[in-house]
Amino acid sequence: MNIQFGSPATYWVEALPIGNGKLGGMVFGGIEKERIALNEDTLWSGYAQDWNNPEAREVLPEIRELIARKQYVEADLLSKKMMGPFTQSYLPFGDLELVMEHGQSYERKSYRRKLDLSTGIVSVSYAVGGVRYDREMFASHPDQAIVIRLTSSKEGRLNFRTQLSSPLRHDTVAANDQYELFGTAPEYVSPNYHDVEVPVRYGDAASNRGMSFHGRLAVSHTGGTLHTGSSGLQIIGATEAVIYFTGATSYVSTPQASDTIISPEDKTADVIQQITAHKYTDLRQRHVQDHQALFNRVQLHLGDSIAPQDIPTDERIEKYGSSDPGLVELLFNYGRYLMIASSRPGSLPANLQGIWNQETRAPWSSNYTLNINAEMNYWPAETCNMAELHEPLLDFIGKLAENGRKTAEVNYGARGWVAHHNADIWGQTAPVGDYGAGDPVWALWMMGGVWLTQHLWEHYAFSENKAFLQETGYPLMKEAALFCLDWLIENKEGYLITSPSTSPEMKFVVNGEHAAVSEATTMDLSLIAELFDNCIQATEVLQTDAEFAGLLRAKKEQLLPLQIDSKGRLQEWSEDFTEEDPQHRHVSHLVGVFPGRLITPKKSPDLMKAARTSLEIRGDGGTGWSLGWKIGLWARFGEGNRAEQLISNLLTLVKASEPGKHEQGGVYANLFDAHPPFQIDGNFAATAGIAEMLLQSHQGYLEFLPALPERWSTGSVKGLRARGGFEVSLRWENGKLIEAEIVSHTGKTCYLQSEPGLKVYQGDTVVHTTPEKDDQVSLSTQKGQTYTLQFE
Ligand code: FUC
Repeated sequence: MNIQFGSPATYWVEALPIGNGKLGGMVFGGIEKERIALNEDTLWSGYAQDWNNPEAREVLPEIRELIARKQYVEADLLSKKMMGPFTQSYLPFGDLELVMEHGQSYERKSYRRKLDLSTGIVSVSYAVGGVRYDREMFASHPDQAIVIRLTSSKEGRLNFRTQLSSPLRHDTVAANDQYELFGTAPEYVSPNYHDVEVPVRYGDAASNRGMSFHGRLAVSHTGGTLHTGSSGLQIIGATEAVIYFTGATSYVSTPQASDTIISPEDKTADVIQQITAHKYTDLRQRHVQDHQALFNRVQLHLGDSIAPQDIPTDERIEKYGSSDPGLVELLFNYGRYLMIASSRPGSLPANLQGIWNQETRAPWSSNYTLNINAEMNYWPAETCNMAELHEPLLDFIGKLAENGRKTAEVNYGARGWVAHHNADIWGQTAPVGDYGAGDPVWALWMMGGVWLTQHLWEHYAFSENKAFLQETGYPLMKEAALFCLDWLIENKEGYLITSPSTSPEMKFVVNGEHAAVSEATTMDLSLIAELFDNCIQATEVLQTDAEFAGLLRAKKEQLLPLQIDSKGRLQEWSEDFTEEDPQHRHVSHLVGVFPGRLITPKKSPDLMKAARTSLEIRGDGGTGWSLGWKIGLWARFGEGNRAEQLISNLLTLVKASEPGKHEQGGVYANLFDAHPPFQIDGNFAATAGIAEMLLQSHQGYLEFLPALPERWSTGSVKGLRARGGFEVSLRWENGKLIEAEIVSHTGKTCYLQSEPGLKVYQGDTVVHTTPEKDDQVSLSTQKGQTYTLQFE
């Protein structure tokens, strides 16, 4: 289960990622010069500010009138007055540099660089002058540090220097056998797509409001000597050495009394003091155990790998693509690996690049983009049995809701909470766009909070954790629904609509001109309908708020119905507009099919068919994340071969040396998803999509192998999760399910589609046999028990 190469990385997207949710590293594996590009998840530009815009409320009635009069281009223009500032940017921490004093001339055949997904360890090894040099690197969650062990095969041949640097303002200090970096983050970083004279701005020393950050390096060694100087920590004549790095910032998620705030340098001192007291083997073991406790929950086997064992991963992608079942497994497992490495309880949610970013002006500020990307990052969290790694996003929703209450009130005079297209570490909830410089096609979208609340409901649905629903989930969902109730208006026919409304990020054509803003897009209506459904279900589970549920039921009935357009597609806007780009990467109007549950074959077969036609016409191309979304959609349409085609398209190698086309997605050599550029969402969507091809539970019952492609005719999967608190393992042969195992974590009744000849065992006892014509089986389960299903 390796991503591997026979040479060092030249580009950042050829380097190998390690991470513990908070600290990230990209390992290049250089011979003489190793570079580990570092990140810390709380290192962002800026500070908390007021981004709300009272002018939005003033222009809202006029915008609505323009839209009602179908003056869309004018409405677009006026809607720019609703915008606030851009979000801030996720920043690079710097580099850990390692200079090996053995020269550059290594024995070419001896070089190996690999990331083992099953241990979360990157290793580099090569030989110089008959001496073998080995490096092992990992980011430990239990010990909160990046650990690097260096060894030489011959005694005393390890000579190196190590130090830290940063592209941000910083000073370094070498003292007491440690090397420290004191840094300051900019007060403002402009998005890379927005041209301004000074895109990166630092505060004055006296009044600086940017974060401070601190990195600390220490080394322990067997044999040889350690020297500390301005060029770093130097080891001479050792046989083994261990380098420890940790970093911290001054960011605090909630206001704290100043005497309780721990400085970044005290935080790093504490970590380094503790970690250096342990033996390397113990640290390694603790890391592997912690990683495997999450990683080993799920196992996928789709057939034997057809690529040679030692082949470099980029070559494997290019030569074999999805025809190599082992590579598809690797892609699936990589999404789980990246989630474990970038999202842990207490960390921030994974941003557009997870936690890995080397640029001060990262693409799209590497922020939280709520009109698809941030949600997509968490699609595999529940289905792939990593529910606790969902927590950073769920916590972040709470933070957004706090700020979003004010935005709802100031910008729209509405109750509840709202978030728009972008968010950042400060919890920005207003529309972005630098007060009019942005384009409404992305900036003007009020459904960020509404979509996010789907994650709260799903977290409950998979776990049946009522306490979570009661204390956290439902209150946030209810307030998002309150916003919707105030945001919805009646049209002339008495239907409830949203206005202004956009379908991210697609324009329509009116009288030869392009416009973004109209009313009641299918995405808005779908997300609102689903939120209302989820709230209603939550009130039933919690036996509360019956009156509110009644109101939501009535309002849901009154929503403008979804429509089918003249081409038989699920209509994207409330009018049958011509779209700007029929192959546009966003498939916003299909959100009710996946990841939503609004449109299903059972509930709405006509809309399902229309949605399929929409996807057919959108085509099989797009950015990395767009391909990822389409895997999940084809899985929900029950078309395995088509879903597999999208996986195959995603497994197209994008070379860092040949910048790809913006709209032609694929993967880089290190299997990072390429928008291009790198954006991690496509990795997570691929993992979620593959899980969705094998198991679905969104219709209220388990569906085994709902979209199995012919290519995966024989295989098995262990440990997927289904709604209702079930853990499911499956084994199939020649395209036919042979055996399923269900572990009931809640003791709920488990509904399944029946199959002729199905027998269910609890231990050796048959607890269910399907009668001839039963199309749904309801299986009573006991908490903690395992049920084996055999299909004849
Ligand atoms: C949305 C997408 C872009 C990109 C950006 C981060 O705006 O339309 O393709 O993924 O987010």
